[in-house]
Amino acid sequence: MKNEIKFMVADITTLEVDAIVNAANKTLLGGGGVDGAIHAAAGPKLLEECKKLGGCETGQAKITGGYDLPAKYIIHTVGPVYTGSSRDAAELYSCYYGSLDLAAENDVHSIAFPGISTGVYGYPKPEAATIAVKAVVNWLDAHKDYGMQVNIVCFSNDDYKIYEQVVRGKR
Ligand code: AR6
Repeated sequence: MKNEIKFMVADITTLEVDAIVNAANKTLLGGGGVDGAIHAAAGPKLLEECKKLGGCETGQAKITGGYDLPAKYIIHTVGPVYTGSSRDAAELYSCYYGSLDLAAENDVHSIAFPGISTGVYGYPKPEAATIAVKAVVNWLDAHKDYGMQVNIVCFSNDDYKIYEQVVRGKR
């Protein structure tokens, strides 16, 4: 299998991949947005497992089962609440890079990411997309023979266009 990065518009909860990434909060006990959608689709056993994890720091990631989802695993990562400081970018980068590290430790070869921090947490989407692509490309470059299929999942066509501009070097 080759390393690959793909962009798509989809509901991340429907994807048949080894792991989907959740844009969680530090409690890991659920919330709104993509987190709420993932908990609703995975079912109540997910919350039971999450309760045992003891939360998660910003920029870090933890893994659980996927339960009723088509995905085998859920990687929960906590994006930064956008403040405009340089720390935001480092933390967001670490969400993507660290989630890929954790995925590889669990023999995951296909993974889907939402736009971490780009909803309630207020990260400007073009900046967030640039960081997401950079982190994924750097990880794939550093693990050339691993065979990771990365899906960047947009929830709207407008979000997809932002990634298109990033990839074409217009952002
Ligand atoms: N599939 C793919 N993307 C989605 C889906 C979905 N089903 N639903 C939403 N998005 P957000 P954050 C996109 O707010 O900014 C939660 O309450 C959405 O369009 O879910 O990291 C947590 O518990 C947006 O682009 O996450 C935290 O408290 C992106 O997912 C807080 O929100 C992320 O939006 C985290 O905020």
